[in-house]
Amino acid sequence: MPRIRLTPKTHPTGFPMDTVRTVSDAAYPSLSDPTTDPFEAAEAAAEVIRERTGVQSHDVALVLGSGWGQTGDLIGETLATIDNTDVPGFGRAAVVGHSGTMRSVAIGDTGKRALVYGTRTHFYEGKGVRAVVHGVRTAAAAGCTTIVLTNGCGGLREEWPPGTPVLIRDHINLTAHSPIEGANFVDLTDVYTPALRDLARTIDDTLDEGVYVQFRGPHYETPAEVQMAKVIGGDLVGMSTSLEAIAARQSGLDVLGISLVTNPAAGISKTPLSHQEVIEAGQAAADRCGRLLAAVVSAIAARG
Ligand code: 8IG
Repeated sequence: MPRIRLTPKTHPTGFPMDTVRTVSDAAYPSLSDPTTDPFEAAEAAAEVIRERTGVQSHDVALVLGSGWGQTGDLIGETLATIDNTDVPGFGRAAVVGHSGTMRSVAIGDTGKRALVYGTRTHFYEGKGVRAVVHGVRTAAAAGCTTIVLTNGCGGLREEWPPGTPVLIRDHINLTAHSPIEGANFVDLTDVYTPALRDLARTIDDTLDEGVYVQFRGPHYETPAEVQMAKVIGGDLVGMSTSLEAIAARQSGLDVLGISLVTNPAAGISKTPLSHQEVIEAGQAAADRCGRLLAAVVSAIAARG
C-alpha cells in the first residue's frame, strides 16, 4: 500500500512554515487557533503597548480608515510609534507589503493619550473576525474607554457629496458574522453612543447622521445591492466598522463612528465625477476631517 506523505509547507527561507515565527507571534498563540482566548491575546498586545510607550494606560482609541490617514496629525504630539508586527496578534511581518503602525499621541495638553491605529484588518482579508476586532479589544485592554471608528464609504444620499463626513447613528451588519463567541447576548440598542454624536455636533453643527451598511466586500456593490441597502434603511455603504463597533460594545467602550463619503455608491450618481472633483473633494475633506477629529478627541478627553 502506498503511504501518503504529508510534506509540510515551506517558507521562502526553506524552513517548514510552522517553525517560522516573527516577533508578533513568537511567544504568543495565534488568534486563528480556536483554543486561544482572544481577550488574553488582547492583554498580551496591551502589555507590549505599555512597554513600548512607557505609559500604563491610554484613554481614547482611534481607527483611521480610508481618507482619514493624515487626519490624526492635529490631535497632538506623537510620543511613540510602534510597528503593528511588533505587537502580538497584529499580523506577521509581511513577506510583501507594509504592516502599518500604531501611535501613542498626546491629546493636546490634557495629559491624556490617544492610541491611533493607522490601519485596520478588514473582514474580506479572510483572517477571521477575531483579527478584525483585535485592535478594538487591545484598545480596551490598554485602558481606553472610548473608541473613534472612521472609514471611507459610498454615500446613498444626493445631499452628501464626496468629502462629506457623516456621523454613524446605527448600522446594518450584512457580513452574517459576529465577533462575539458563545452565548453572550450583547445589547446593541445604542451601539454608537448618542452622547458622543451630540458632542461631535457641538463642534460642527452641520454634521448629519446616517445608517452604515457593512457589506463583506472586497468588491463594491451592484446598483441593485445599493438599492437594497436604501430600502432596508441604509445611508452609507462600506466594508468595515460594524464588526468593530459590536466588539467595542462587548468590551464596554463608548463608540463614535464617523464615515467620510468618498464616492456616491454604485448607481446613485447620474453624472460620473471628474478626476479633478475627486481630488478637490479629498483635499477639502482632509482639512475638515483633520480639524473635526482633533476637536472631537480633545472634547472626549475633557469629558473624562
Ligand atoms: I472608499 O462605494 C469606499 N468604500 N462597500 N462601497 C463599499 N465600500 C466602499 C465604497 C463603496 N467606497
